[in-house]
Amino acid sequence: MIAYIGIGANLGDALANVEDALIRLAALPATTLLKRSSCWRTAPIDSSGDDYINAVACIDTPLPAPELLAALHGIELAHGRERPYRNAPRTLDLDILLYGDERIETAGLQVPHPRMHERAFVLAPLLEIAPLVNIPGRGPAQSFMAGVADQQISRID
Ligand code: PH2
Ligand code: MG
Ligand code: MG
Repeated sequence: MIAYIGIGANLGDALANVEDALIRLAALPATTLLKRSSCWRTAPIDSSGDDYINAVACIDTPLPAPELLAALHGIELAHGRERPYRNAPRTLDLDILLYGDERIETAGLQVPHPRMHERAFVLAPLLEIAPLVNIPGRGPAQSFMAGVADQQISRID
C-alpha cells in the first residue's frame, strides 16, 4: 500500500529528529521509502514553542494501517516522545496522512488525517512530492493551498 506520512518536530534537534525518522521509516519491515519532501520550517498551528520542522514521506508498505500506526508510535517513542497535553511541543510526531485511497474511522486512527487539508505544514511538503494527490472524501490536495496561504512556512534548502 502507498501511504503518506506526516513528520513534525519542535523539541530538541528537530531537524535531526526528522531526518532520523526518515531513516527509520525506510527501515520498517518490507517497506520502501519511495519519496521524501524537503524539510520545511513552519510556525506552530494550535500549538506552542519553537517553530516546527515538517516533512512528508511516501512509503510503500505491506503493513496494515493499525500496524503501521503502531510502528510509527515506536519510532516516536525511540525519540522520547511524551504527551503531556494535546498538541504539546514534541521531539517527533508521525501521522498517517493517507493510506492508499482508504478512509478509516476507528477509535485510534482517522485517515485521511482529519485536519491535513487545513494545514500548510502538511500540504506544502505533500504537494512537493505528489502534486496531483487526492484527499479521499475531500478532493485534490492542491485545491486547499489557497485556504492556508496565511500560514508561515519556508522550505529549507
Ligand atoms: N502538529 C500539530 C499541531 N501544530 N504545527 C506545525 N507547524 N507543525 C506540526 O507538525 C504541528 C503543528 C499536531 O500534531
Ligand atoms: Mg500531528
Ligand atoms: Mg500524531
